[in-house]
Amino acid sequence: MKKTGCLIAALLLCLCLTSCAKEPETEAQKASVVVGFSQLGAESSWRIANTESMETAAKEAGFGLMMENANQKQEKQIDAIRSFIAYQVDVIVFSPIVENGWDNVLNEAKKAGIPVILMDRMIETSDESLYTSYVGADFYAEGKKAGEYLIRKADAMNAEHLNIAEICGTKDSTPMRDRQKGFMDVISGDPRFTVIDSVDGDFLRSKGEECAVHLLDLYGKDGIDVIYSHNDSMTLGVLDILEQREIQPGEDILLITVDGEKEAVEALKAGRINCVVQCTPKLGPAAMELVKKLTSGEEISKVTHPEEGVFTDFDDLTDPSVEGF
Ligand code: GYE
Repeated sequence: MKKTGCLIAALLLCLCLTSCAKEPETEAQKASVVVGFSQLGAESSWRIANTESMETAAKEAGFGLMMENANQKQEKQIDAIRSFIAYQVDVIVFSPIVENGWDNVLNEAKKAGIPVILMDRMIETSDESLYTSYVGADFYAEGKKAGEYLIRKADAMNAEHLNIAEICGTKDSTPMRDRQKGFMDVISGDPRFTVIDSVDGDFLRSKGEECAVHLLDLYGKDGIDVIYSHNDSMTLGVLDILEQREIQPGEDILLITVDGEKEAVEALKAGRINCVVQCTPKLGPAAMELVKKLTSGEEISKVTHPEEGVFTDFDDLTDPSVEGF
Protein backbone atom coordinates (compact mmCIF):
# COMPACT_ATOMS: atom_id res chain seq x y z
CA MET A 1 0.00 0.00 0.00
CA LYS A 2 2.71 2.38 1.11
CA LYS A 3 4.78 1.49 -1.93
CA THR A 4 1.87 2.12 -4.35
CA GLY A 5 1.24 5.50 -2.68
CA CYS A 6 4.86 6.50 -3.22
CA LEU A 7 4.74 5.38 -6.81
CA ILE A 8 1.59 7.43 -7.50
CA ALA A 9 3.16 10.47 -5.83
CA ALA A 10 6.32 10.07 -7.92
CA LEU A 11 4.24 9.72 -11.06
CA LEU A 12 2.23 12.81 -10.24
CA LEU A 13 5.42 14.76 -9.58
CA CYS A 14 6.83 13.60 -12.88
CA LEU A 15 3.68 14.65 -14.74
CA CYS A 16 3.73 18.02 -13.04
CA LEU A 17 7.38 18.56 -13.88
CA THR A 18 6.89 17.75 -17.55
CA SER A 19 3.84 19.96 -17.88
CA CYS A 20 5.57 22.75 -15.90
CA ALA A 21 8.61 22.49 -18.15
CA LYS A 22 6.45 23.00 -21.25
CA GLU A 23 6.83 26.49 -22.73
CA PRO A 24 3.77 28.58 -21.95
CA GLU A 25 1.84 29.60 -25.04
CA THR A 26 2.37 33.21 -26.04
CA GLU A 27 -0.58 35.49 -26.77
CA ALA A 28 0.26 35.26 -30.49
CA GLN A 29 0.16 31.46 -30.42
CA LYS A 30 -3.20 31.37 -28.61
CA ALA A 31 -5.03 33.45 -31.23
CA SER A 32 -7.18 31.68 -33.80
CA VAL A 33 -5.34 33.36 -36.69
CA VAL A 34 -1.58 33.65 -36.39
CA VAL A 35 0.35 35.96 -38.69
CA GLY A 36 4.10 35.61 -39.08
CA PHE A 37 5.49 39.05 -39.83
CA SER A 38 9.05 39.60 -41.00
CA GLN A 39 9.90 43.29 -40.71
CA LEU A 40 13.08 44.28 -42.51
CA GLY A 41 14.60 46.65 -39.99
CA ALA A 42 14.31 49.89 -38.01
CA GLU A 43 16.25 52.13 -40.36
CA SER A 44 13.91 55.15 -40.45
CA SER A 45 10.97 56.86 -38.74
CA TRP A 46 8.88 55.48 -41.60
CA ARG A 47 9.83 51.93 -40.65
CA ILE A 48 9.15 52.47 -36.95
CA ALA A 49 5.70 53.91 -37.73
CA ASN A 50 5.07 50.97 -40.07
CA THR A 51 5.93 48.41 -37.37
CA GLU A 52 3.59 50.18 -34.93
CA SER A 53 0.83 50.22 -37.53
CA MET A 54 1.17 46.46 -38.07
CA GLU A 55 1.18 45.71 -34.33
CA THR A 56 -1.86 47.87 -33.62
CA ALA A 57 -3.84 46.56 -36.57
CA ALA A 58 -3.13 42.92 -35.66
CA LYS A 59 -4.26 43.56 -32.09
CA GLU A 60 -7.43 45.28 -33.26
CA ALA A 61 -8.21 42.42 -35.62
CA GLY A 62 -7.67 39.90 -32.82
CA PHE A 63 -4.85 38.17 -34.69
CA GLY A 64 -1.74 36.80 -33.09
CA LEU A 65 1.37 38.47 -34.52
CA MET A 66 4.72 36.70 -34.46
CA MET A 67 7.11 39.43 -35.49
CA GLU A 68 10.80 39.16 -36.29
CA ASN A 69 12.91 42.20 -37.10
CA ALA A 70 15.76 41.46 -39.52
CA ASN A 71 17.94 44.53 -38.87
CA GLN A 72 18.42 45.11 -42.59
CA LYS A 73 19.71 41.60 -43.32
CA GLN A 74 18.10 39.50 -46.03
CA GLU A 75 19.42 36.25 -44.48
CA LYS A 76 17.62 37.09 -41.25
CA GLN A 77 14.38 37.61 -43.14
CA ILE A 78 14.82 34.23 -44.81
CA ASP A 79 15.42 32.61 -41.39
CA ALA A 80 12.32 34.32 -39.99
CA ILE A 81 10.16 33.07 -42.86
CA ARG A 82 11.51 29.54 -42.33
CA SER A 83 10.62 29.72 -38.65
CA PHE A 84 7.08 30.85 -39.52
CA ILE A 85 6.77 27.87 -41.88
CA ALA A 86 7.99 25.53 -39.14
CA TYR A 87 5.43 26.99 -36.75
CA GLN A 88 2.73 26.65 -39.43
CA VAL A 89 1.38 30.18 -39.09
CA ASP A 90 -1.80 30.93 -41.03
CA VAL A 91 -0.37 33.73 -43.16
CA ILE A 92 3.11 35.16 -43.70
CA VAL A 93 3.43 38.90 -44.18
CA PHE A 94 6.80 40.35 -45.05
CA SER A 95 8.51 43.47 -46.25
CA PRO A 96 11.37 42.34 -48.51
CA ILE A 97 14.51 44.40 -48.05
CA VAL A 98 15.58 43.88 -51.67
CA GLU A 99 13.70 42.57 -54.68
CA ASN A 100 15.72 39.47 -55.62
CA GLY A 101 16.59 36.20 -53.92
CA TRP A 102 13.29 35.05 -52.42
CA ASP A 103 12.18 32.26 -54.73
CA ASN A 104 13.55 29.35 -52.68
CA VAL A 105 12.08 30.30 -49.35
CA LEU A 106 8.78 31.37 -50.91
CA ASN A 107 8.58 28.01 -52.66
CA GLU A 108 8.97 26.39 -49.24
CA ALA A 109 6.03 28.47 -47.95
CA LYS A 110 4.00 27.52 -51.00
CA LYS A 111 4.70 23.81 -50.47
CA ALA A 112 3.63 24.19 -46.84
CA GLY A 113 0.37 25.76 -48.06
CA ILE A 114 0.99 29.09 -46.29
CA PRO A 115 -0.07 32.18 -48.24
CA VAL A 116 2.34 35.12 -48.39
CA ILE A 117 1.41 38.80 -48.45
CA LEU A 118 4.09 41.29 -49.45
CA MET A 119 3.74 44.44 -47.39
CA ASP A 120 5.51 47.69 -48.37
CA ARG A 121 8.07 46.36 -50.90
CA MET A 122 7.88 44.06 -53.92
CA ILE A 123 9.97 41.13 -55.09
CA GLU A 124 11.28 40.29 -58.52
CA THR A 125 10.28 36.78 -59.57
CA SER A 126 9.19 34.92 -62.65
CA ASP A 127 6.64 33.00 -60.56
CA GLU A 128 3.84 35.30 -59.44
CA SER A 129 2.16 32.43 -57.60
CA LEU A 130 4.85 32.78 -54.90
CA TYR A 131 2.90 35.63 -53.30
CA THR A 132 -0.82 36.05 -52.93
CA SER A 133 -0.99 39.81 -52.69
CA TYR A 134 1.03 43.03 -52.45
CA VAL A 135 -0.01 46.00 -50.33
CA GLY A 136 2.17 49.08 -50.52
CA ALA A 137 2.92 52.32 -52.28
CA ASP A 138 3.28 52.94 -55.97
CA PHE A 139 6.92 54.04 -55.82
CA TYR A 140 7.12 54.75 -59.53
CA ALA A 141 4.27 57.25 -59.16
CA GLU A 142 6.13 58.81 -56.22
CA GLY A 143 9.25 59.30 -58.34
CA LYS A 144 7.16 60.88 -61.07
CA LYS A 145 5.60 63.31 -58.59
CA ALA A 146 9.10 64.37 -57.52
CA GLY A 147 10.06 64.97 -61.17
CA GLU A 148 6.86 66.85 -61.95
CA TYR A 149 7.47 69.15 -58.99
CA LEU A 150 10.97 69.88 -60.24
CA ILE A 151 9.71 70.85 -63.69
CA ARG A 152 7.13 73.18 -62.17
CA LYS A 153 9.76 74.73 -59.91
CA ALA A 154 12.26 75.19 -62.73
CA ASP A 155 9.53 76.91 -64.78
CA ALA A 156 8.65 79.21 -61.87
CA MET A 157 12.34 80.08 -61.33
CA ASN A 158 12.97 80.56 -65.05
CA ALA A 159 15.91 78.25 -64.52
CA GLU A 160 18.14 77.65 -67.51
CA HIS A 161 19.98 74.72 -66.07
CA LEU A 162 19.90 72.77 -62.81
CA ASN A 163 22.41 70.25 -61.48
CA ILE A 164 20.78 67.47 -59.52
CA ALA A 165 22.38 65.14 -56.97
CA GLU A 166 20.37 62.06 -56.09
CA ILE A 167 20.65 60.28 -52.74
CA CYS A 168 19.26 56.79 -53.09
CA GLY A 169 17.61 54.39 -50.67
CA THR A 170 18.73 50.80 -50.08
CA LYS A 171 20.30 49.44 -53.24
CA ASP A 172 18.05 47.07 -55.21
CA SER A 173 14.99 47.72 -53.05
CA THR A 174 11.69 48.54 -54.78
CA PRO A 175 11.42 52.13 -53.46
CA MET A 176 15.00 52.84 -54.55
CA ARG A 177 14.55 51.43 -58.04
CA ASP A 178 11.13 52.88 -58.73
CA ARG A 179 11.61 56.31 -57.13
CA GLN A 180 14.66 56.67 -59.34
CA LYS A 181 12.95 55.42 -62.47
CA GLY A 182 9.80 57.52 -62.05
CA PHE A 183 11.89 60.65 -61.47
CA MET A 184 14.20 59.98 -64.42
CA ASP A 185 11.34 59.17 -66.79
CA VAL A 186 9.86 62.60 -66.09
CA ILE A 187 12.98 64.76 -66.20
CA SER A 188 15.37 62.98 -68.55
CA GLY A 189 13.90 64.44 -71.74
CA ASP A 190 14.31 68.00 -70.45
CA PRO A 191 17.68 69.56 -71.35
CA ARG A 192 17.53 71.90 -68.33
CA PHE A 193 18.39 69.04 -66.00
CA THR A 194 21.60 67.09 -65.39
CA VAL A 195 21.86 64.42 -62.74
CA ILE A 196 25.49 64.95 -61.78
CA ASP A 197 25.68 62.10 -59.27
CA SER A 198 23.65 59.36 -57.67
CA VAL A 199 24.88 58.04 -54.30
CA ASP A 200 23.71 55.32 -51.91
CA GLY A 201 22.31 56.54 -48.58
CA ASP A 202 20.61 53.24 -47.58
CA PHE A 203 17.57 55.17 -46.21
CA LEU A 204 19.61 56.12 -43.11
CA ARG A 205 19.92 59.59 -41.58
CA SER A 206 23.60 59.02 -40.76
CA LYS A 207 24.31 58.03 -44.35
CA GLY A 208 22.36 61.05 -45.58
CA GLU A 209 24.85 63.17 -43.66
CA GLU A 210 27.79 61.27 -45.14
CA CYS A 211 26.38 61.65 -48.65
CA ALA A 212 25.92 65.40 -48.18
CA VAL A 213 29.52 65.80 -47.00
CA HIS A 214 30.77 63.74 -49.93
CA LEU A 215 28.70 65.66 -52.52
CA LEU A 216 29.57 69.10 -51.15
CA ASP A 217 33.27 68.27 -50.97
CA LEU A 218 33.18 67.01 -54.54
CA TYR A 219 31.01 69.59 -56.30
CA GLY A 220 30.90 72.54 -53.89
CA LYS A 221 27.78 74.45 -52.94
CA ASP A 222 27.58 76.13 -56.36
CA GLY A 223 27.88 72.86 -58.24
CA ILE A 224 24.63 71.46 -56.82
CA ASP A 225 21.23 73.09 -57.37
CA VAL A 226 18.91 70.30 -56.31
CA ILE A 227 19.12 67.29 -54.01
CA TYR A 228 16.57 64.57 -54.66
CA SER A 229 16.60 62.22 -51.68
CA HIS A 230 14.64 58.98 -51.61
CA ASN A 231 13.47 59.38 -48.00
CA ASP A 232 13.05 61.91 -45.20
CA SER A 233 15.58 60.35 -42.83
CA MET A 234 18.40 60.92 -45.33
CA THR A 235 17.05 64.40 -46.12
CA LEU A 236 17.11 65.35 -42.44
CA GLY A 237 20.75 64.25 -42.36
CA VAL A 238 21.44 66.45 -45.40
CA LEU A 239 19.73 69.41 -43.68
CA ASP A 240 22.06 69.10 -40.69
CA ILE A 241 25.15 69.26 -42.93
CA LEU A 242 23.87 72.14 -45.07
CA GLU A 243 23.14 74.17 -41.97
CA GLN A 244 26.53 73.37 -40.45
CA ARG A 245 28.12 74.77 -43.62
CA GLU A 246 25.83 77.80 -43.63
CA ILE A 247 24.19 76.78 -46.85
CA GLN A 248 20.53 77.77 -46.92
CA PRO A 249 18.45 74.62 -47.60
CA GLY A 250 15.41 75.28 -49.75
CA GLU A 251 17.10 78.37 -51.24
CA ASP A 252 20.74 77.75 -52.13
CA ILE A 253 19.97 74.11 -52.76
CA LEU A 254 16.45 72.85 -53.47
CA LEU A 255 15.43 69.74 -51.54
CA ILE A 256 12.96 67.12 -52.74
CA THR A 257 12.18 64.24 -50.41
CA VAL A 258 9.82 61.27 -50.00
CA ASP A 259 7.82 59.93 -46.99
CA GLY A 260 6.17 62.80 -45.13
CA GLU A 261 7.22 62.30 -41.53
CA LYS A 262 6.47 65.14 -39.09
CA GLU A 263 9.99 66.56 -38.96
CA ALA A 264 10.18 66.79 -42.77
CA VAL A 265 6.76 68.41 -43.11
CA GLU A 266 7.76 70.94 -40.44
CA ALA A 267 10.95 71.67 -42.42
CA LEU A 268 8.82 72.18 -45.54
CA LYS A 269 6.64 74.67 -43.64
CA ALA A 270 9.81 76.47 -42.51
CA GLY A 271 11.06 76.73 -46.13
CA ARG A 272 14.00 74.36 -45.54
CA ILE A 273 12.56 71.63 -47.81
CA ASN A 274 10.76 72.37 -51.09
CA CYS A 275 8.77 69.23 -51.81
CA VAL A 276 7.63 66.23 -49.76
CA VAL A 277 6.15 63.33 -51.71
CA GLN A 278 3.91 61.34 -49.39
CA CYS A 279 4.37 57.66 -48.67
CA THR A 280 2.25 56.30 -45.86
CA PRO A 281 3.72 53.81 -43.37
CA LYS A 282 0.23 53.04 -42.03
CA LEU A 283 -0.26 49.84 -43.96
CA GLY A 284 -1.32 47.71 -40.98
CA PRO A 285 -5.12 48.00 -41.37
CA ALA A 286 -4.99 47.18 -45.11
CA ALA A 287 -2.62 44.25 -44.50
CA MET A 288 -4.83 42.80 -41.73
CA GLU A 289 -7.92 43.22 -43.91
CA LEU A 290 -6.21 41.07 -46.52
CA VAL A 291 -5.37 38.47 -43.86
CA LYS A 292 -8.99 38.48 -42.69
CA LYS A 293 -10.34 37.93 -46.19
CA LEU A 294 -7.75 35.32 -46.99
CA THR A 295 -8.39 33.26 -43.87
CA SER A 296 -12.13 33.38 -44.42
CA GLY A 297 -11.77 32.13 -47.97
CA GLU A 298 -12.57 35.38 -49.79
CA GLU A 299 -10.89 36.50 -53.00
CA ILE A 300 -8.31 39.25 -52.56
CA SER A 301 -6.78 41.62 -55.06
CA LYS A 302 -3.23 41.02 -56.18
CA VAL A 303 -2.18 44.67 -55.66
CA THR A 304 -3.41 47.37 -53.25
CA HIS A 305 -1.94 50.89 -53.33
CA PRO A 306 -2.82 53.43 -50.64
CA GLU A 307 -3.87 56.95 -51.72
CA GLU A 308 -0.94 59.34 -51.47
CA GLY A 309 -0.34 62.98 -52.31
CA VAL A 310 2.44 65.52 -52.37
CA PHE A 311 3.15 68.69 -50.37
CA THR A 312 5.16 71.47 -51.99
CA ASP A 313 6.17 75.09 -51.51
CA PHE A 314 3.49 76.00 -54.07
CA ASP A 315 0.78 74.87 -51.62
CA ASP A 316 -0.95 76.71 -48.82
CA LEU A 317 1.08 75.12 -46.05
CA THR A 318 -1.16 76.52 -43.32
CA ASP A 319 -3.89 74.12 -44.43
CA PRO A 320 -4.52 71.60 -41.62
CA SER A 321 -4.32 68.72 -44.12
CA VAL A 322 -0.60 69.45 -44.51
CA GLU A 323 0.52 67.11 -41.77
CA GLY A 324 3.24 64.57 -41.22
CA PHE A 325 2.98 61.12 -39.63
O1 GYE B 1 10.44 55.37 -47.78
C1 GYE B 1 11.94 54.63 -46.10
C2 GYE B 1 12.08 53.31 -45.43
O2 GYE B 1 10.04 50.94 -48.08
C3 GYE B 1 8.60 52.79 -48.35
O3 GYE B 1 11.74 52.39 -46.45
C4 GYE B 1 9.67 52.15 -47.55
C5 GYE B 1 10.89 53.02 -47.38
C6 GYE B 1 10.66 54.40 -46.82
O4 GYE B 1 13.23 53.09 -44.80
O5 GYE B 1 11.90 55.70 -45.20
